Amino acid sequence: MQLRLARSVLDLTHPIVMGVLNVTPDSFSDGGSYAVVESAIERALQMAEEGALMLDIGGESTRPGAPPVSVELELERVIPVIEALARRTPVALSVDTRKPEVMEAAVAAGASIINDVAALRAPGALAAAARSGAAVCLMHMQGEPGSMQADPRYGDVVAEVRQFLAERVAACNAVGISLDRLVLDPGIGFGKRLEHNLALLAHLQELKIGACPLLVGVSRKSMFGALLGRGVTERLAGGVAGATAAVLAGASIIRTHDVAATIDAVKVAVALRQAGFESL
Ligand code: 7PJ
Repeated sequence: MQLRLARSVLDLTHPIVMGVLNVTPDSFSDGGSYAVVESAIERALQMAEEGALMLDIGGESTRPGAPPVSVELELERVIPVIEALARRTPVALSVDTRKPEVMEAAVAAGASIINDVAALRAPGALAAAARSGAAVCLMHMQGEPGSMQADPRYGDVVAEVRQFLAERVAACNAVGISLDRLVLDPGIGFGKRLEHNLALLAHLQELKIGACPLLVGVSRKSMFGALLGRGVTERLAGGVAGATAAVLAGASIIRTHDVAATIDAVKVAVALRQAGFESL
């Protein structure tokens, strides 16, 4: 399996790990400052060293209750980091954004994948992504980040997520974004209860559309709070188990904060698949 990127082709014969790089403020400083850019670059290079073949750079938190971020601030946070990483590492750079202006500037700065939790539904996003030539990750989300976890409901979660992704694939194809540029993602934790997240992982294969690779992100998510009663800093083992299951279920890209441990999990899952492990 392959994914066409802005300037190259990414081989996905074997599943790969995408490291999460949040360029969002900490208690001391905001993105855009020299110290924040420097520490983000250092963290990114460390994840590349650990074996991440893709880095997902985001300047807007989509956690419930996170404040909205202006286009200017998001650009200030992510563009210097993308420019520096494009010079310093060969790994594929993804920009995690819902804003068309950020998509275009990020691809111009060296990003080759657009990761949009809104699946290009913002006005102008489809056209911006099409023009950029970048690959696109289309993720399912029910509702909006601020309120999505309040009372998520589905009749048949797998069928509804598949239907949504199929509609977004069609919208992409209509503006000239071909199937070989698309990645599909069930959006674990985005307007979903534990039972919905588990059903999507168990039935991941049913989300396959054409040959589009599947991306799954479970690391540190609240499903492990619900399932294991663990706080966000205690979810590494749960996330590694989830990543293993996702690869066995057919995921090609695992998005994670914990690159080194997740690479080991992916290797175990790949070896099991090669030994004939049968998914459900
Ligand atoms: C995801 C994401 C995910 C994609 C976040 C977190 C929340 N993008 N952005 N898939 N999650 N494509 O990392 O906990 O699951 S932000």
